[in-house]
Amino acid sequence: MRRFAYCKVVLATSLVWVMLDMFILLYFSECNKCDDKKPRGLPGRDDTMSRPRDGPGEGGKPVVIPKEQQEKMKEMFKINQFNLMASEMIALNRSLPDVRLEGCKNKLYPDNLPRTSVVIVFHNEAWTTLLRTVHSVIDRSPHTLLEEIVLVDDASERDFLKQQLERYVRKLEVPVRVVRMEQRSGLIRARLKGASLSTGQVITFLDAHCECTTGWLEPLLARIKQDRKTVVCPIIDVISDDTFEYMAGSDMTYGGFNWKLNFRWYPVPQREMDRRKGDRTLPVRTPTMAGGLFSIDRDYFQEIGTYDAGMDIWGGENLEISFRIWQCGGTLEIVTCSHVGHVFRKATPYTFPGGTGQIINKNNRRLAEVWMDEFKNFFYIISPGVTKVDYGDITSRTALRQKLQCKPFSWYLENIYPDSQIPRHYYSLGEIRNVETNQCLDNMARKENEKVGIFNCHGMGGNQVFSYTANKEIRTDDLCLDVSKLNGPVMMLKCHHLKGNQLWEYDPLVRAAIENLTLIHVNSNQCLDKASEEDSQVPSVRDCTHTRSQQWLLRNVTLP
Ligand code: UD2
Ligand code: MN
Repeated sequence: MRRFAYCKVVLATSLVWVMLDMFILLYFSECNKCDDKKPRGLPGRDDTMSRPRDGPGEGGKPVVIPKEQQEKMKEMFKINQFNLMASEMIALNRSLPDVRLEGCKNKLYPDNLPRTSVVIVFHNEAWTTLLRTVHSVIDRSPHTLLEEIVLVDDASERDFLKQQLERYVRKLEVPVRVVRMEQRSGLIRARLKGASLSTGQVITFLDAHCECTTGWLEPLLARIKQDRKTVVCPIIDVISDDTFEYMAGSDMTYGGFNWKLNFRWYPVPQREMDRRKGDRTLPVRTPTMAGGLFSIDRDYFQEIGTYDAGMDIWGGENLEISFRIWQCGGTLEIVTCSHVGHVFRKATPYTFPGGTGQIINKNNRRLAEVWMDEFKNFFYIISPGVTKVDYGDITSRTALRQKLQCKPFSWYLENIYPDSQIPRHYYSLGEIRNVETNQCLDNMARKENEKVGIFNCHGMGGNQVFSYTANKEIRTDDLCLDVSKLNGPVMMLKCHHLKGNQLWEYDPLVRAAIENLTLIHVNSNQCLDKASEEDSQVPSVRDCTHTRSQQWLLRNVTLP
């Protein structure tokens, strides 16, 4: 309490001198740290007995902030881009619901599982979320399986993450090491450092705002024990960035990516359900991982080339390691009996030195150039300008691919990700140009469930990139042109791979001159027309009239 009062004095005096808003904000957050942040209850024991069961956030319940505090709450939100005030109200060792499938709760695992080091990298993380991650690991892992926890500080600028953190973790009953990056390096190189200093047979990576639930670790380690080339992820549950409510993630989604190389969740396809004979407690083979939470055998991590140390700050490393695992003979799975929560944010709280776009594009170019072969063109065409970004030297990574004799990206698409957003076979990748108006189909940067547009052709790719695929869909990224009623407008819907309203027949051949170049919507037996009756800006299907407004040229766009 005395320290708290001291802080107030310091704050008051500094207010006189300092007018900068951000500074005050930061100061405020540090003063919050002057409060005693010892967990309520005794960490390391089953804590639910020694703490009020109805405290804020207990049982994963949402935290409600009283009206009069909401202004302050909004200010504090900006510091980490999550509700810091809520997080500070919740015990560092709060209880959580057991969200596992019933079939998971009684599974037995071998006694002699490999031990893991848990590596957590952070930059300017909040005290409470970081320590809640640490406590949840300690409280919900058998200590016989926990080698150590390694915290890698990626050059944070907050005082409480210095000695105060070191003092705090010294008192915990599992060895926790704090390692510092000399300069801001990004999560990829920070993880590499943490991994290299750790000693467990398995390395488990976690983000710095996670909460592990009961039984999270055993199924991960058991799977690696069965097959050391299997890299495993838990189901990532959602901790609300607004209320810190704990919400179970689904075992029915797995990892994919779109043409822009954004990681995305998609439904687990039927073939993967069939392979597991409908048993949802068995691990799901996933084409990609989200990136933050996974376990990997230490030697296997080395063998397949750890991470691409040429990647900066954030992004791309998750798809890169996913492609590499599959293409080079490993397996990537989501172990559905393991649940770990993560605070998903809508914005990043920290800086990207050099520019966000620049950095992410560079990382993505590195992975596209090394792993994606000719399919990198989907990324390049939909992201105009990206080919101008310098991606540095990749010779050591292409040499790695050579050395490990990794399979081509087409193999990955065919065998691991047949339902991928990038089609394995396609007729065209480029623009779809109307013969009469010379205008092009254009997604107008609209979203799912909106109408496709038409606009002057610019030949620059981006919003005017469509692919007519071997499955006869017309795709732009992960959306497919879809018509659900006669004379209806052409909508952009999630591709469902079921043909139906997303099946188009194109006749490119010049035979009877009037019949070619039509895009026939098979279900309605109508033709794609530049406009609808009512609206000249809305491409629609209409009865086939064999006029030029229903003729289309599918042209490949060539990259600059
Ligand atoms: C997701 C992943 C994240 C990473 C990222 C792509 C999950 C839940 N999260 O983004 O782990 O794979 O996609 O790169 O799958 N950090 C640093 N230095 C930096 C920037 C970040 O140490 O320069 C830390 C940060 O404090 C955090 C971790 O790296 O602990 C991941 O960053 P994030 O939480 O901002 O990433 P997220 O969850 O949006
Ligand atoms: Mn995160």
